[in-house]
Amino acid sequence: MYKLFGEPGWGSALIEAQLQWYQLPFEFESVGDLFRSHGARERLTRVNPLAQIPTLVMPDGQVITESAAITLYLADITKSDELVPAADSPERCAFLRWLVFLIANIYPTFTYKDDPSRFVTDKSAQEDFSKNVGQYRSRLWKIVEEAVQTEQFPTNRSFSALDIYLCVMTRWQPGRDWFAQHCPAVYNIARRVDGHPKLMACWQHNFPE
Ligand SMILES: N[C@@H](CCC(=O)N[C@@H](CS)C(=O)NCC(=O)O)C(=O)O
Repeated sequence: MYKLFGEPGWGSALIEAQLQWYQLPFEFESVGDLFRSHGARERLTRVNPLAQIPTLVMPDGQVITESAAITLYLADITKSDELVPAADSPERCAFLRWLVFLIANIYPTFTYKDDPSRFVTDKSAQEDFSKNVGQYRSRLWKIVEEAVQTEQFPTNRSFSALDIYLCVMTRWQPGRDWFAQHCPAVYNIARRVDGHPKLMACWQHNFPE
């Protein structure tokens, strides 16, 4: 049995969707709001020193963090290429490029913007920092949009874990309305994945209407 430390709607949804997809048995442990509850952060630190979710404990007790590492590892152990294109697949190269783009460029904008006081002490500087990180994030999403429109992003051709990332991350700031207006191709993928029959239970848990 896997144990997924998470919080509905947060980054654990990326992994919950994949565990459900592969039908791997797991227990979900809600950690609480890491930004509001000191206790939540302290409890998670015992398993993941960075106190981030997703944090996954494997059936043999090993801990794995970092959603991209988990994504690749789950594909390895299930020996499935349904969510991660196989090493010799023509889509592998673009898959890896954009998976790492999402987690190495876009995901950290949340780390910085969700609580800027961790990085900038002065209150008014925090506001400026937060605004600039938000603008930078918009620029990053527009790069993804361009890649989807020009078919460099592999998701137009076949379903993969990238579709799950787009579906979940477009729920976060600046939110779906912004995507509908500024990144319509990304938005359309997210809407399509919202209705994927294999993922309905996960979306209901994480994003109840
Ligand atoms: N690189 C990590 C990022 C995970 C992450 O930033 N998760 C957020 C929740 S969506 C978090 O735990 N934030 C708490 C914090 O920033 O302290 C991954 O891809 O799993």
